[in-house]
Formats: sequence, C-alpha cells, structure tokens
Amino acid sequence: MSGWPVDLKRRGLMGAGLLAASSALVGAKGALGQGDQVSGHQGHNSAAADTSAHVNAHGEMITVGDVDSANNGFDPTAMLTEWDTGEVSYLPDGRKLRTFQVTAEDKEIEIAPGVKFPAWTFNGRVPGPALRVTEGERVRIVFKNFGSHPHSMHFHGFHAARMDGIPGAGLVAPGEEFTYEFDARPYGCHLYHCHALPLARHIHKGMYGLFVIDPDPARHPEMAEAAKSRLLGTPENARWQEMAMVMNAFDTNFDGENEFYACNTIAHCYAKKPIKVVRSRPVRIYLVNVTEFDPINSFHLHGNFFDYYDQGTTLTPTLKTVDIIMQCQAQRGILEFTFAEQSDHEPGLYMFHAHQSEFTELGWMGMFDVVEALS
Ligand SMILES: [Cu+2]
Repeated sequence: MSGWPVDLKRRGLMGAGLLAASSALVGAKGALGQGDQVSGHQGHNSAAADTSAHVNAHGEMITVGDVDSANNGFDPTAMLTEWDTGEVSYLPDGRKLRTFQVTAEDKEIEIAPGVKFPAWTFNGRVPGPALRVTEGERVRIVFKNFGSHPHSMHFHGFHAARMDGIPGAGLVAPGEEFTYEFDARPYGCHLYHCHALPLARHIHKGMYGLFVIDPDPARHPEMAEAAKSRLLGTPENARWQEMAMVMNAFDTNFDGENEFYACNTIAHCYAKKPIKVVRSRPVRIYLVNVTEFDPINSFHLHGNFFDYYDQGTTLTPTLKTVDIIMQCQAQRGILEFTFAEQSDHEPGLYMFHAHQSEFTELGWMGMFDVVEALS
C-alpha cells in the first residue's frame, strides 16, 4: 500500500471523483444519467420511460462505456447459463465418470471499461468454468498449469487428502499437470479455487469458480420432486431459469483493498444489460462469494423475496421469504424466487445488488428485466 498516492486508494478515488476520464469510474456529473446507458433496452416499451428515470436516479453510481467481451474471451451474460458438464464416460462398475479439462494461464482481462487487470485464470476466464455434475458420479479433472506461478484446484466437497489441492497434495508447477479425482458429494452449490500461497493473492487474481453437484433424485425419494427440479437435463429443471453468479472484486493497484466489485467480474455489466427473466418461470441462482479483502458480501433483491438454501446441501430452504442474504468468503447458496405470484409484479426492471452501498457504487449492481415472453 505504501508508495501509492492516497488519491489512488478507492475511497479517495470515489470521494474526489478522480480519474473520471482516464479510468471507467464516473465522477463527472455531465457524463451521467444518459439514456444510452441501457441502449439495449430501448425496445422494451412498457418500461422504457421508467428505465430512463431509474437509470437517471442511479446513474451516478455506474461506469461509462463498455467492456470488450470478445477481447476478454468471455461474456458475463453468456456466463450466467454456461455450465461445463465435462465429458461423460463409464467406469467398469457402470458408474458415470465426468472428465473435465482445466488449464491455468496468465491473462490480462478488462474488468471495467478501460480498466485492465493482470489476471490468473482457469480456462482463460474469470470466474473459471462453472463445473456441474450429479451426486454420486466420479469426477476427474485434468489440470494443466500454463501459468507463470504454481497453482492448484481445491474443491469444496468430500475427497481424499491427496486430492486437496494444497501444497504437497496436487499443487502444480508451471508446465506440469495433475489429475484430481473424487466422487461428487455432497450435493450442493460449492466452489473450487486455487490453494497456492499466498492464498489471498491467488484467489484474488481470479482463480475460482462454481462447482455445482446436483442431487440424484433416486437417492432422495422423499424429496424426489425437489431433487428433479435441481437436476440439469430433466423437464422439471428445464422450467427454471437458472443462473450462475459469482460475487468477486478486484484490487487493481495491489494495495490490499478492492477498487472494483462485480457479479461475474465485469463492473455493472447487468445494470447496462439487464438480465431477461420470463415472468411465468421461476428463477434459481447459484451464488458464491469469492470477494477477497472484504469480510462479507451480500445479495439483495428489489421488489421481491426469495428462499435460500445455504450451501445448497438441503432440499428444503434454510431461509424462507428473505430479500437479502450475506455470505462470508467462500460461502455460497441457492436463491429461488418468482415474479409470477404477486399481482403487482408487472414487467419491468428489478434491481439486485450488494447491500454494502460502496460495493454497489463500485460495480456490484444489476437489473432483472422481467418480461411476459422473450421477444
Ligand atoms: Cu494459483
């Protein structure tokens, strides 16, 4: 931290409105509240006027301009529904084996318009691929380190000590590879991350991702319907609008404090491009917090309430009818809600964000665009 001018610290940056021109943060009022902030939304007639007013009201909080997703090689909107289910084969005992290929590589990414971050990535993206398997399957991850530092994959779940991804148990030197293997248990919403030292730096650089284990309905006959609704590929699951969200943040000047916050890496991405939600279909969010340097993060939904499954390891909610949950680092869970049941849920924009206001202003805020049907 020492050696950095105080104005480059995030609070000085926000308070003084500095760097408005050279970085992406909005400090100058003249640049704010423009209708083209939501240019992708102009065709949405019923909410267009409201949208403009809403953005005007909040415009001073959001970044100006667009991140080049093509150059990054990943798009936060696509990321919401991109599940990596690996390659399926069968073991001699007939059990399903899912094999994943994961690489580590150094890669500069753009996290806010014009703001580059020297990330360490899994499969070239931050967060890494959202790996999804079914309870009881064998999971095999072939991990190759093309990066400049030793890295690993540490999975939250049941596994042997030698598969732990800590130094001495699957830490991989540059140019080397290691195969992690274990059974997928327990079902839930988990994560994986690099466990190389120093830990905070390796995680903060971008080495993490969702690891979802769907429940096997045959193992939960008393809750088979709930289990089927969670199992990717079933008709019961297909009616849900499922999304993968990773709350993260970036310390762009390496002073041990975050300058930008986001859900799926890009500051304010879902504020500028609201997430379409069909009103008649329920929503399920797999959410994990991997924010380093701040003890907690949170998710708050406007105009609605949700049920929450802490860690996703139960088929009944651990919290019912709440509109905010908080997660410490590595905590995760499943949110379920619908806009179909309340008559006052007309189509339109419903904000979601961290309820740490500073995180919101620095990038962790988005919108659901509730529509009657996809156009
Ligand atoms: Cu690492």
